[in-house]
Amino acid sequence: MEKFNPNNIGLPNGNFFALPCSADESEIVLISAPWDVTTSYRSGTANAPARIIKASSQIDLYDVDVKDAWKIKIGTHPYNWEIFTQSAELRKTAEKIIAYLENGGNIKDISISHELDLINKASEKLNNWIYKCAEKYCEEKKTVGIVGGEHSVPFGLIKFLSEKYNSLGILHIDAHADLRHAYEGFEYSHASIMYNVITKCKNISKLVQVGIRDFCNDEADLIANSAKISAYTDFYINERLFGGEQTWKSICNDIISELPENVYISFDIDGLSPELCPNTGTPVPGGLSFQQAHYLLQTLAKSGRRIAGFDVCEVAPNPYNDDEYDANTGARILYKICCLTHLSNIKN
Ligand SMILES: [Mn+2]
Repeated sequence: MEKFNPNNIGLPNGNFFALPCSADESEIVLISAPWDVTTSYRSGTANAPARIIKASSQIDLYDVDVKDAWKIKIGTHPYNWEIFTQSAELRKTAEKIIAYLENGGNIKDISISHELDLINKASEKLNNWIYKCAEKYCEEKKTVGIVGGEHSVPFGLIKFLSEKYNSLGILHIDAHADLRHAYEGFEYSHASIMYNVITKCKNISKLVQVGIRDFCNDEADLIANSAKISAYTDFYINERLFGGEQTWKSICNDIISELPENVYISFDIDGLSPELCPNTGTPVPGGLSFQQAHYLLQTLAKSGRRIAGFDVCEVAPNPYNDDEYDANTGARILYKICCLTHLSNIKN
């Protein structure tokens, strides 16, 4: 770190933000989860962690909220290529199942039960691996962030943190509610992450969803009937803004005021406007601007709450060329969350 000059061009070294910091000496450790098995529309997020690492070497490390942000010890957990390889194999199996269902097959049909079981067991194994990593790093007083991959990957980290804290809130930024039960038969589907969090994790006191604008009736009913869930849908946010009397500041204050002291950030990149993430798997028009997301995260950190952990998921680099735009947006959101996590750590 002594020899590191933040004003020089970042030299790719396999670490996020090209920082010269190992996972062991870090304050915040980023774990890549190159996993893209249950994606229902367009795949490609398994390539995201490597592409975000690449794109992140290009971003300037000055931060408006944290003095000398480049000094924050952000470490990179060694890349687990086994996950990437297994994801690629299982993706083929998942595609067969999805095609079968799209042709009128039933989830309960015996002909796909073996394949479904394979995927559900592999997802559980991934969750356990992430849980164990989280446990190790949290014992060392580090904060863990997961870089997906599809949105199913942070389950192990959220589960661990929900056992560590008596009360954990989730700030969930997404175009989707992710409250489906075992979507397409996949128990740990990207579309089920918040359903699993709400039903399987211990001390989740609040789930606050922001930017959601694409969800089914069952999900709307669950939101309406659960005191634990608050949804700031894209429609509701804009209804308040378009009236002209309300500011984004007042809406952010309302959002954050619902959360307890310890907050987990789950950031699906498709919560942002799709112009910022054109290749993401399930893009939906509308959504937050980059600056709105930035301001919301700032409001959280400045409220005095602790950012207990986080994930950035569903970034999908362009599969046809080296265009780094999606990964660039992902890297910038990731860096912002890391800086604000540091800010919340030094305040607490
Ligand atoms: Mn989503």
